[in-house]
Amino acid sequence: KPGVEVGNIGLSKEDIKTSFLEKLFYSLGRIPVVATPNDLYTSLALAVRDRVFRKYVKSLEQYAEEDARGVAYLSAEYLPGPHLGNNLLNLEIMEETREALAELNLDLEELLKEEVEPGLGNGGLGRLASCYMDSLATLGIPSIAYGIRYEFGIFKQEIKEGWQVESTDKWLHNGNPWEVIRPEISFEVKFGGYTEHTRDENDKLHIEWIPGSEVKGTAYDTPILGYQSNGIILRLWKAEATESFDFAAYNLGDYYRAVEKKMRSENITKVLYPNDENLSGKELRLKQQYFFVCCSLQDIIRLHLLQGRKLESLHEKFTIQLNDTHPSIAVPELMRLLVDVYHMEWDAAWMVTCKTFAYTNHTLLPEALERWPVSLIRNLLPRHLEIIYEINSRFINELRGHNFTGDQISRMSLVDESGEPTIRMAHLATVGSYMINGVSALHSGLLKKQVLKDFAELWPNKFTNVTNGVTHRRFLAVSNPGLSALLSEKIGKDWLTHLDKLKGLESYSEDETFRRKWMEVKLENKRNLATQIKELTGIDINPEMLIDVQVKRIHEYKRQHLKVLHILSLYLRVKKEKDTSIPPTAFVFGGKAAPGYFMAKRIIKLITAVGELINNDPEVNKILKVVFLPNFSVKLAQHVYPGADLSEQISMAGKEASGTGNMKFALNGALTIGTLDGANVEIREEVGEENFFLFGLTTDEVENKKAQGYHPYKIYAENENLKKVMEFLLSDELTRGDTELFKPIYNNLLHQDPYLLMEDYQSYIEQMENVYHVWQDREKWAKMSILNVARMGKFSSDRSIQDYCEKIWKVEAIKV
Ligand code: DL6
Repeated sequence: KPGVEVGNIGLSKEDIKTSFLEKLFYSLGRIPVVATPNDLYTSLALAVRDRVFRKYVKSLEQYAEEDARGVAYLSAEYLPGPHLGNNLLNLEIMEETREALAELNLDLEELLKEEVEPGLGNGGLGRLASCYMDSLATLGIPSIAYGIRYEFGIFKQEIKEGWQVESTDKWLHNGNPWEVIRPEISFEVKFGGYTEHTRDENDKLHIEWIPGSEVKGTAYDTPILGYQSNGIILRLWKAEATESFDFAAYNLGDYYRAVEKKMRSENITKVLYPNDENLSGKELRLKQQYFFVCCSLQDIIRLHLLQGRKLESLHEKFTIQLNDTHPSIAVPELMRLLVDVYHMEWDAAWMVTCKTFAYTNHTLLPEALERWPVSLIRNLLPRHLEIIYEINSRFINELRGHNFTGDQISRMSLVDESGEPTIRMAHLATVGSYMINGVSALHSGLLKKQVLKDFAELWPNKFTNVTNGVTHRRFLAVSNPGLSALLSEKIGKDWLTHLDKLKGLESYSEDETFRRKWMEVKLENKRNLATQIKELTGIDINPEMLIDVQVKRIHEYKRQHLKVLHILSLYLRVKKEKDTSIPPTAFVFGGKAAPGYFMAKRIIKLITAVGELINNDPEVNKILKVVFLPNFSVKLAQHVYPGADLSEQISMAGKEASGTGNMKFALNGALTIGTLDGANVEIREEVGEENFFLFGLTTDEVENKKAQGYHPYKIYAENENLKKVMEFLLSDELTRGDTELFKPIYNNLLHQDPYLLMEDYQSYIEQMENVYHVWQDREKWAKMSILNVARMGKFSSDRSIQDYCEKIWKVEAIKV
C-alpha cells in the first residue's frame, strides 16, 4: 500500500493556512505582497486538491482490492462548474478555509470569483453528466468518466447592440490547478486509409486496417470528490501528434510541413462544437467522437487486463454508459478491438459488446438525431464501416426471422438509403446496447412510441426510464447558503445526502414565523442576483419585484419568444391603457444561441430590443424590467436559481426531453409556470398540481392539432390582444424603423408556427394572470414555495444514479 497520509493534508484552519502558504511559496514561487488574485486562487486550489487526491487515492485502493464491477461513463460533454467551492463543501472545510484566509487578510469569496469554469459542454446534457459525477462519487459507485479536453470550450457570449457576439473561451489561459496530466496513459488513434483482407493457410480471414494517419490521445485527470465520501476521476483526452509525427519531413528540412501535421493532430481537441441539438455532418466532429471513444475503450481494456482478467469477461466487470449517440461509434470500435486486435470470434465479441453498452437518449428532435454519411465514415473509419455493415446484415437477418415486414426492416436498418446513404447512430447504439433509457417518464414513453418504436416492439425489456436529477449539493448547499442554513436549522443536515428528508419541511409551511424567514432568505438572494445583474448589464432591478426567469439554451422549441409576447402584452397594457395594476416584475433571460442558428439569434435581438424599449421608458420601467444576462454559465447559474421567484418551463409539450433547470429552480423555492413537457410532468406530480402553474396543450393535443391541420393565422386573426402584440413586433417603436428586423419571427409565427405559440398564447397569458394573483398574496406564495422545496426529493441526481445502478448497471456502491 502506498503511504497516502504523507504531507500536510489536515483539515484544520491551521493546516489549511500552512498548506496555502506552502503552495504560494513553493509551487508558485510567490510571496503574498506580489501575489496576483489568480496566484492566491491557484494556491488555495492546489492546497485543496491535495486533500481531494488523498480521498481519491483511498477509493482507488479499495476498488482495486474488491475487484468491483464498475461504470465507465462516456460523454462528449461535461459542464462541471467551478470546482473550488464544491470541493470545500465536500471536504466540509468551508468555514475553516474562510477563517484561515481571513487571518491572512484574504476573502474567500474573492478567491472563489477567480475560478474560470471548464465550459466543456453546450447545456443540459453536459451539466447532467457532471451532476452524475457528483452523485457517483458521493454514493461510492466504482466509476470513471471519459470525455474530451477541449482547449476552447463553449464560446463566450457578449451582447453588442443587442446581438449575440461570440468569442473563444480561453479557459486554460491561467492554467488549471485541478487537472493532472498522465503522460504514461496515452493511446494511438488511427484515421483513414484502407483495409486489407487476406486468408491464411487455414483459410481464416484476417483483416488489417492500414491507416492514413495517427494521433495520440493523452489523459488529463480531474478528481471529482463526493460529499463526505471519496472521489472518482474525470479523464479527458487531449489529441497530440504521435512521436513520429513527420520525422521524414523534418529531416528533409521541411519544418513547416512537419509542424503543420502536428497542428492538424492537435486540432481534434481544439474546440467544442457549439450546437446543442444538431451535431452531425462535420468531419471534425466525427473525428472527435471516434478519438475519445478509441482512447477510452483502450483504457478500459487496459484496466480490465491489469487485474489479470480475460476480455471474455469485460461485460461482467464493466458497464459502459453512452451519453446520447455522441460516443456510439464505441459499438463498432469495441468489436474491432475484440475481433481484429484481440482475435476473438465475431459471435463471442458481439455477445460481450451487447452486454457492455447501455444507451441514454436525450432528444426526440429529428434534427438532433445523429446520422453520419456513409461516405464520411468510409473515408475516416473504413474498418468501422465494414463492421457496421456486418452488424446490420446480421441484425436484418434476425428481423427476417421475426417476420418483420420490408417496411419495418428498412425503417430499423442501421443504414438509411432513402437519400444519400447515412448511418443512423441511434439505431447503432440501440442494437449494440443491453438497455436504452429516456430521461423523464414522458420522454421515455415517447421514445418507445415514436423514434425507437419498432425496436421497443422487438425488445420491450431493453427499454426503461431514468428521470434526470440534479446535484442539490452544488445547486442548493453551495449556491444558496442562506436557504441551506435555514433548512439544516429546521430538519438537520441529512438532506445533504438524502434529499427526500426535505419532506420534513412540509409542516413548517403553516408556520408564519418560518414563512417570514423563508421570504427573508429569498429576498437576500434576490438582492444578490440584482447585484449580479447590475454588474453584468448595468440595469437596476428592485429586488422586491417578482423575478421571473427563463435561462436555458435559446431554441424555438423552448419558446423564449412566447415569453416575449407576454411581456409585450403587459407593455401595451401599461403604456397604452395606463394599467398600473400589474405587479412590478423583472423578466430575466439568459442562454446561448448556436452561432449558426438564425432564428435563435434573432430571438436574442428581440429580447434585448424589448429590454431597451421598456427599461428606458420612465412610464413603464417602474413596473417592468427586461434583462438579458450575457454568457450564461454554471457559475452564473449558481446566482440565478436562488434569486428567482418564478421559473419559466414553457417548451411545446413533447419537445423538451426532461429539462434540469426546472429542478434547480424549484429546489431553490421558485414556483414554476410550465407545460406538461419533460420532467415538468413529474415535478408537478410531486409538488402537487395546486403548487404549479400549468398551461398549454398536452403532447396528445399537440399531435392531434398538427394532424388536423394547424392554422396559426386564424388564431391570430381571432384574438385582438394577440394581434396587437404581433403587430407591435413590426412597429417603429420596437424596431426603430428597421421593419424587417423581426419579420422572420413574425412570418414564421403567423404562417408556420411549428412550436404552437399562437395556440398556447391565450392559455399562457391567463396562467400568468393567475401567477400575479397568487403573488399578491405573499403568505400563499411562501407556502407554495416551501412545499415545492419540501417535495423535490425525487429530483436529486443521487436518486437518478441509484436508478441507473438498479435498473441498468447492476453495480453496487463501495463505501470507503
Ligand atoms: O438529459 C439532459 C438534457 C435534457 O434535460 C434536455 O431536455 C435535453 O434537451 C438535453 N438534450 C440535449 C441533446 N443533445 N443532444 N443530442 O442536450 O438533455
